[in-house]
Amino acid sequence: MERVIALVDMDCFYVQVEQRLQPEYKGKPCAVVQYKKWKGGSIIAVGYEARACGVNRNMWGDEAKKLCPDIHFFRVPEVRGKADLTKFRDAGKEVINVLSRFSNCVERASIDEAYIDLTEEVKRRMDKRAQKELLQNTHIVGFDKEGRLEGLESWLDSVYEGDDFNNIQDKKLAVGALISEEMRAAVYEETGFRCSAGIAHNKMLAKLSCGINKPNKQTVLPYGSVQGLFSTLPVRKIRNLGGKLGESLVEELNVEFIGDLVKFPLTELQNNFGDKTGEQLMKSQWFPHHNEKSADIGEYEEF
Ligand code: TTP
Repeated sequence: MERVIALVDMDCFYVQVEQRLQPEYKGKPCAVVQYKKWKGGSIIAVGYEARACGVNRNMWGDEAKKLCPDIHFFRVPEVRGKADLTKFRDAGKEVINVLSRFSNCVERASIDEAYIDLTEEVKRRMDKRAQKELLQNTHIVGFDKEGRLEGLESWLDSVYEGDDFNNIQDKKLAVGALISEEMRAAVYEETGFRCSAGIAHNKMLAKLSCGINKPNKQTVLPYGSVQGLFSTLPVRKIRNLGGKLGESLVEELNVEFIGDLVKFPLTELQNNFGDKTGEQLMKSQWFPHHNEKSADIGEYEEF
């Protein structure tokens, strides 16, 4: 059975944690800096109001201040000269606790992200049609051109029109999207934090879709939209391909978009990159019908 995986990623997480502690800064341009006297400190998280002024994570505090004079900086606390991330880790745990009520298969992927295997919960709810009114923050990849709502409506209509393999897989994603809306609402209600989510049939696709619409939104990636997305997705956007391996794919194989990889047989990938990497590249993890096992997602992990 095809799984339904959601990746939940908190929006500008450290900023939200600080704003919850000091609510007078909510809605105002903020960033979190690791404070050094040098150039106003290095920015490690930027709130969306500050992003609207052009501030980003690669800037020094002083540069950000020039672009956004009203910006407020929170400083990461230090203990014996080292950053103390306790409050961020604890806040992340609060979120995991909420998410864990929706599935017994939750994998914490970083301080502010988790994969949730929704397959079982989806199975239980498949008899009810997912209503667009309950999918208020949901975007569907490949269906957004006329606007979010129009895309969602036309996707839902086509999904519930038939019962072939793709219809059934898409229905699972629709129900997964419904559960994700509920999860994100519960996270907000119980922690005060906003998050975004990606909903797809495997972890890689869920992660990819999560980044497409942010903040406080969720994105579904149906099988039928994967090819279109991959044909325009630069290789460096894929996890593990941001660095040297991605560069050599571009240089040696002239692969610009991840969809171009499909043209290469395993032997050619292995000749270029060695047996192991070639196989990893091939291992269908770029493609929906991949071989990730349910156990891959693991149980709830603490770190
Ligand atoms: P991210 O999830 O990468 O980013 P974000 O939550 O700040 O913003 P977005 O809405 O775009 O997801 O990182 C999560 C937190 O981890 C971030 O708030 C601060 C911290 N972090 C660092 O300390 N150093 C880094 O280089 C990065 C990328 C993040």
